[in-house]
Amino acid sequence: MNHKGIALGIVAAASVMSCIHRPPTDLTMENLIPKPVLVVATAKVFELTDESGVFIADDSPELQFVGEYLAERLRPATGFEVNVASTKVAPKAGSIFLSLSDDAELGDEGYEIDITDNLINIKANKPAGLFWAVQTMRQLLPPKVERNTIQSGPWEISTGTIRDFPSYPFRGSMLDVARHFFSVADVKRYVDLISLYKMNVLHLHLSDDQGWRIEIKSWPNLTKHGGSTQVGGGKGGYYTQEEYKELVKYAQDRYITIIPEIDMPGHSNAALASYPELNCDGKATALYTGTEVGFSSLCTTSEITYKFIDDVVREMSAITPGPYLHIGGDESDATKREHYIPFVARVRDIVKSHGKQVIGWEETAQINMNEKRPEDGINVDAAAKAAAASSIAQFWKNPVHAHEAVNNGSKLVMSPATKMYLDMQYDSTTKLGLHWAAYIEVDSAYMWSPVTFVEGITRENILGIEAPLWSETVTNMDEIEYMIFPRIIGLAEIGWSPEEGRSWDEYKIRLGNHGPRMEAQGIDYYKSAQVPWVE
Ligand code: TNX
Repeated sequence: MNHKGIALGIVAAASVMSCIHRPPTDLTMENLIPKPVLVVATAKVFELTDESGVFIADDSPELQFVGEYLAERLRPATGFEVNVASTKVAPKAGSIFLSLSDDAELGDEGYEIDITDNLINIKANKPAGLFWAVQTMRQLLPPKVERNTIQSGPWEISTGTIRDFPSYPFRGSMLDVARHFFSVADVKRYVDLISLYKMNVLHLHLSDDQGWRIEIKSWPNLTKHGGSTQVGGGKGGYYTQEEYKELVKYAQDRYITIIPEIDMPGHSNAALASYPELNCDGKATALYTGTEVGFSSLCTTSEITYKFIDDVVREMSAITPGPYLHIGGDESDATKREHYIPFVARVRDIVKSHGKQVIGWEETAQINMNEKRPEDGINVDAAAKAAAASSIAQFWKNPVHAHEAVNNGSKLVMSPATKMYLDMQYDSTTKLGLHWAAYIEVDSAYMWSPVTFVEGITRENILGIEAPLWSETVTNMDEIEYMIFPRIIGLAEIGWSPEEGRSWDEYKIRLGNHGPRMEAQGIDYYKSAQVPWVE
């Protein structure tokens, strides 16, 4: 072999070597989702080793939880001990250091990660910011870090700085546990899955025609009878208040607020079947296991109905530390409009009297009716307008309702069915799901803006976004994962990241790099042909 041949041989060997192990050196090339506000690279490498520890700046339970959460994510795949300890001084080289700072731009949920070749420094104003930083940290390590068994290293991270904070304070998903019931373990996994992408709200749709899923001690037949079945006639189920509290705590530890929804006056057959007195004719309905909507209504003209609602709202408020209670209010086609409007006004007052802020589906924004409230002669328009102003309306379909909400002075949560409904089929071949709103391929779920979606609605009117998963066709965790992933990843980015410069062509590359990450976590995702999945 001549010199040239030897030289080529060395180059070839080096490039084979580099395939086996090429350290990451450009932090800006990481495929982070949601995309951070700012990433600056300094072209060196930090290595996590069996000497590395997690240090927290104080002993508060919140910092301990976040520190331990981070360590727990690192231990199984690295096999390292990853001790968590508090320190008042600069921690030893090779460590990750979590501390609270005072940095106005970062707000309540933002964070900064500074990575040098011997230390990772994570700062935030609040523990929530540190928690979201930890979710970013996971994405800076190879996907195999997500596996439950020991993987080979090295565990390297490119150096530089990430500064990041959310666009919207409300970034959520809804899980319908009424049409099909899902276990406490399933809901915990759902919490873990949405927290990966920095969502901070889980809306639980707890009651509907097909099932009542939360124990109400003063009305026990709601769950005993009303929770006994589901779509298709399966056995249904419900959460005891203790189980619900456990879910709330689990979510809270992950900086996720649970919003419970009791849907009324429509979508209420499970309650109507459980208590005859909630029906205007005094007769209990039969349990329902089909998928029609719009046929049921609580008896809005009877006092017992408001006693019932007061009891339910009192019990729910007592076990819900979050600020919101969702009253449903959608598709009440079996309730006359002149009954619906005063009903919603009265329910708002009940919810407020128990210290909670009302969220309702967009229909609840309709308050314009020249009618006196029967019991006190107050003009519904004036009283209802005041109550509506402090309520939140969840847009899903009708721009007229979105404008009504804004005119009332309400903020909007955006859940446009044609973009965000995770029960919509990807295309006509998708085995699960519906398509009444649209087929929503992965690009379509990503290519839209909450700010321009409804003409005349502006950024200031919008509190945030929420991606609902209705469960008429979805029966287990694998199916949940298939419908929500990967669309929910792009929706989470719409909620968190700055909109400027957003492009599907750029995003789909990043998303493709999350395939191995989802696989490592056992997520059953839809492998859309639109995405260049990395093997
Ligand atoms: C409409 S969206 C509903 C739900 C259904 C869903 C199915 C909304 C507020 N109501 O009752 O489950 O469509 O996609």
